Order: sequence, then C-alpha cells, then structure tokens
Amino acid sequence: MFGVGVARDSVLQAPVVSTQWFPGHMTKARRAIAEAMPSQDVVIEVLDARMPQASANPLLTELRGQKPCLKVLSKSDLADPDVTQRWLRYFEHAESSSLPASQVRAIAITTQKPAETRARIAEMCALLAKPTRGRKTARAMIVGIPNVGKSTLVNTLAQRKITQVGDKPAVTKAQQVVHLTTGLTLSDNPGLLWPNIEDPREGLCLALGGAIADTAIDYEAAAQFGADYLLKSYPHLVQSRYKLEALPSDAVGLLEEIARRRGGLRAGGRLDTHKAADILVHDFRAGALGRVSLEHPPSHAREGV
Ligand SMILES: Nc1nc2c(ncn2[C@@H]2O[C@H](COP(=O)(O)OP(=O)(O)OP(=O)(O)O)[C@@H](O)[C@H]2O)c(=O)[nH]1
Ligand SMILES: [Mg+2]
Repeated sequence: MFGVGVARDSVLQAPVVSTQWFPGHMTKARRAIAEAMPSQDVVIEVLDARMPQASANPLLTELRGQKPCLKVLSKSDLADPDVTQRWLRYFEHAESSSLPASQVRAIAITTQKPAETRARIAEMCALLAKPTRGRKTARAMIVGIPNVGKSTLVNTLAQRKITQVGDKPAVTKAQQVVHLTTGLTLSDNPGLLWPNIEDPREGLCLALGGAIADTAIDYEAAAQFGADYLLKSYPHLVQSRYKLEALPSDAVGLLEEIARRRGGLRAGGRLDTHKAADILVHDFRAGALGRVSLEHPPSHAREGV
C-alpha cells in the first residue's frame, strides 16, 4: 500500500495545510516590493511555463495595480510547446487581466536561448515601459513565486553572474537593484508566495514544481498527483521514461512500478514508495520525462487567430 495516510483516490483532498509556506523573509519582500512599486515603469512577472496559473501570485497582482506588465513564461524548455503557445495567446487578451490589452505582453523564455531572451525582453520593455518623472531610463521590477528563474533572468540580461541562483526555493532573500548597460534598471526580488493557497490542485502543482520548500510539502501527495496527471495526460512519456511494457492503471501502481525498477525494495520485499515519490518528483522537476504542462488555459477563453 502506498504512502502514509494517502489513499488511492484522495490526492486532491490532501490537506491544504501541507502546502502552506510563508517564511519571514517573504513578509519583508512583500513590503519591499510595495515600497518600490510606485517608481517602477513595468513589472516583469515571471511565471512557470508548466503552470502559468498556479504560479501567478494573487498578492503580486494586487501589488502591481495598474502598472504595465510583462508576463514571462520561464523554463519553457520543460513545458509542452503547444500548450505554452496557447497560454501566450490567452495572456495577451484583455479578458485574462484587469489591465488594458496594450499594457500586457507575454513571452516564453528558456536559458537555452539567452540571446533571444535579451532581445525579447528589450523589445517588450521598450513597448511597455515609458520612463517617467524626468528619468531617461526605464525601471523594471522582476517578481514571481520562488524558484521560477527570476535571478537567472537577471543574470541572462546582465550577461554575468550578478545574483545567486539555485534549484531550490528561497535562494534570493532580499531585493537587489541592477543597472544594465542597455540603460534599463532592474530589481531582482525574493520569490513570494501567498499565505493561503486555497486551491488544492494549485498547491500540488506548486509543490511538484519546487516552489515550496520540500520540508513544507506532503511529498508523497505531490508525487501521487504528478503520477496521476502524467498517466492521464502524457502516458507515452511515462512509458518511455520508466521503460514500462504496459501502463499501470493508477498513480499508486505507477509509483510501485518505479520502486520495483529503481532499487526501491526494502527488507522483506516491501516497496519503498518514498523513494519512488522522490524519483518521480525529481524527474518532473528536471524535465527528465520530457516536456510537460500541468495546466491549460481556461477552455472558454477566446484565443487569437
Ligand atoms: N530548465 C530550465 N531551468 C531553469 C531555467 N531558468 C532557470 N532555471 C533553473 O531554475 C532554478 C531556479 O532559478 P533561480 O533563478 O534561482 O530562481 P528564482 O526565481 O530567482 O528563485 P528564488 O530566488 O528562490 O525565488 C535554477 O536551478 C535554474 O538553473 C530555464 O529556462 N530552464
Ligand atoms: Mg532568486
């Protein structure tokens, strides 16, 4: 039997409290963002391309107010490319935002194409950010949830390592202002979550994607959610990654199969599903399964032609 207290069909009812995480530096970060906001010309909101909705922090939407916004779908090399294109069209439509269409742009980026990232960000900032109050150069604030690639983006734009990056949440602990040779002034900010992630599915997406500290999540619930979703939406990727002749019928079956194949056998022949959960979560985060999107734009949304 799988997991501790996680029944086969209960993953979406997993306790929401298991994905709440709002350490002290986030309270300070929220304050710093609010203080710096009035002097900004554009807000660059970094979203995880695999989950653009779950990774959109409602606190940041509130703090941003009516500022022009560039939505940057990061890690697009890990996301399903067709789904990412649909998200871009969705975000560029006025009904997806409280801002007029001319004030919102969306692009997808990846560290695999740094020159393209620099060119697109420069182009979009020129469109959206009009320097105000007699300043000659524009100011852009980079915000988003933890671990989405904000600091990586700053380093890409600066073409040198100015900020620390790492594959875990809450690497950046304080705001950092950077002056680019192109004239743009950027601020990198700590990743910000919100105190109550009410939607259990969004909480599980964030946990699976690595936005919440591993110590604060129900690791096995996140793995079970991922296994269930992957089996339904990307069965061929699951089959090829774990070299399965036949697909297991459910998430628990998949985790048991992973345990069987990856040395997850405990004394007495018991399957180590903790280890299997760890393997699946890390495979998802590293893109080892292939390109996967956890969310699709709302189906009723009108998309561009
Ligand atoms: N595959 C892939 N990984 C990326 C990309 N951009 C960033 N990463 C990785 O994502 C991880 C987090 O990057 P950071 O730049 O530290 O993220 P952050 O948003 O600044 O995180 P916090 O400071 O913790 O809020 C690092 O391991 C990066 O190498 C990308 O385009 N593709
Ligand atoms: Mg950072």
